[in-house]
Amino acid sequence: MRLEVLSFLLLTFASLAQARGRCPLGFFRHGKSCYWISTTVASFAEAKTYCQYMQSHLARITSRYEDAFLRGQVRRRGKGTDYWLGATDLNVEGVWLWEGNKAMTYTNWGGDNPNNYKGVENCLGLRKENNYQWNDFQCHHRLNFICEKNL
Ligand SMILES: [Ca+2]
Ligand SMILES: [Ca+2]
Repeated sequence: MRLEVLSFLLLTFASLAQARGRCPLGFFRHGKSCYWISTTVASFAEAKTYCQYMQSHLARITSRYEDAFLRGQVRRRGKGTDYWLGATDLNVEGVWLWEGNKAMTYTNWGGDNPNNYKGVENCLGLRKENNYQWNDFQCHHRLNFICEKNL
């Protein structure tokens, strides 16, 4: 099947599911959100665009419940190592904001992170090596990623 046709069908199914207050095809539900875990890797910017294409955004973790849930999901379903979430400190070094300039009210940094290693780590992800706690990565690194869509 051609990619355009497949995309059209996926978006159509997504719209239908959304209309009924259910998660789009391929997304799974938790609370008032639907999540999707990538099976491929991408830079932070590519991952962000990919989520937008699916009418979602890179995941925003705003509570320890959501955090525990997603860490469990990447352990169970995840095919990758590390996973992008939707926050950066690109505007002001050390000031982390979720996409849409939303303040970070909950954090779960692993080890000594965010350590801004070599002065160039500005994008947020879950790091397997740190038991999927948070790490600041270089934005051009290629990681798996998690998209989230609010119901
Ligand atoms: Ca940084
Ligand atoms: Ca780091």
